Amino acid sequence: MTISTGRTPQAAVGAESGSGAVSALLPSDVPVRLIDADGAAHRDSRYPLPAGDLLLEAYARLVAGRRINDQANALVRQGRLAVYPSSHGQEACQVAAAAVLETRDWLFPTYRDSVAVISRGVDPLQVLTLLRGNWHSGYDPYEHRVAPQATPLATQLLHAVGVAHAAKLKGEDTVVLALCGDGATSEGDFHEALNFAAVFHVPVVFFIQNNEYAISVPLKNQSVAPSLAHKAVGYGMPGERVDGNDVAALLSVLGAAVQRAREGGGPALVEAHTYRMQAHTNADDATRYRSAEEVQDWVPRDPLVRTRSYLRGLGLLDDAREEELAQAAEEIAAAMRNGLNTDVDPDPMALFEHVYTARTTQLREQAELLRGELERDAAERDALAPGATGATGATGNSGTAGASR
Ligand SMILES: Cc1ncc(C[n+]2csc(CCOP(=O)(O)OP(=O)(O)O)c2C)c(N)n1
Repeated sequence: MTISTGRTPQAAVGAESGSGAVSALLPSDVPVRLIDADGAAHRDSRYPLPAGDLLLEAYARLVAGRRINDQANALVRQGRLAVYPSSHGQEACQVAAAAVLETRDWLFPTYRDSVAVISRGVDPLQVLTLLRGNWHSGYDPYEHRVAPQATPLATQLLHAVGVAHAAKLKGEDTVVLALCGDGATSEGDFHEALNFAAVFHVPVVFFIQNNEYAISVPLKNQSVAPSLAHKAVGYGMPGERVDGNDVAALLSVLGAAVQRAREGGGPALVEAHTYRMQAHTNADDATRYRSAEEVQDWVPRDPLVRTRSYLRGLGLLDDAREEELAQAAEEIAAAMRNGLNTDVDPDPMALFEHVYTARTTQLREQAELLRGELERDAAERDALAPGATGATGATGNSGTAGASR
């Protein structure tokens, strides 16, 4: 099928409708592609190839995204970040997810989607705050209309549907784009989100980055559906499959789904076929469950290489422009290093902030326990300090939680 505007899935799958209406919701047999791996244009009568200037802009974000991924990995190795789920190899999905949205729209990302969040305009240092483990989230979700990156799988899909439903009730033309991985499609929350979205016809686009693995679990052990996009028809919404390493195809397919949702067409499900080139996180050894040959097979399909070849073929990219883009990406990486090399001294008591509006009895008890421990520690430290005259009772933290010193 083609995700086009104006379709009403509910009507299409009504009891009296024929198999043609159902097949109209089905994804194409092969993922949509507009640029081949060698950089040649690949014609598709259903989806237009985005203009060169848009692709050049996307390429700049791809270059920055790759550099951000590599820098974040290095910061993990230096102990400056606690963890980083890299999207190396998936940057086209990340960049396109942000690019198809308007300022008034909402993005609901997962832990793997830092580059999408940064592409939407959030400062990389704010994005990495969570992964540094020293504060709940480094950015204000309302400022950029980006929900906090969700670690519990698929929970963000329900939140996304809620926001989209609210926008519809308020008569706003906001669209919500919700990201998830292939593994997350096995969660009950995935089902609930898609079903509610379809029944209430809300303006949400579900975007699955199928990178073949859920940590060590390959897709074949996760689902035997013809594709993850095929699941859409069961809910009565259109599904589409797209080459997840082709930023042009992603922009076109996701753009059509977003436009359709904005015009009242309801939800859609898009599955991008991509590959996680690196380990799940630094806490994972990917060599234990997949071969080097398998990973190597994906190298020629790299999203940056193909976009670069295409743009060079058009004469829109040359060495000088490449150098400028690399330099701009290097500046982002330097800011990440500088920012993360500054030590912070967060207040452990801040753990209890922003959990509930009013603290539960259990949380109050836990907070008191921690306060007692911190006070005892501080007293012991003071007593051991040379020339100590007694305990101060302070926790050792005077500033605002999460503030840099
Ligand atoms: C509800 C829930 N169950 C289990 C986990 C542990 N977990 C973290 S990541 C992950 C794999 C997710 O795979 P996928 O959805 O394909 O996303 P990817 O990491 O590949 O981007 C699992 C099982 C979790 N975070 N949340």
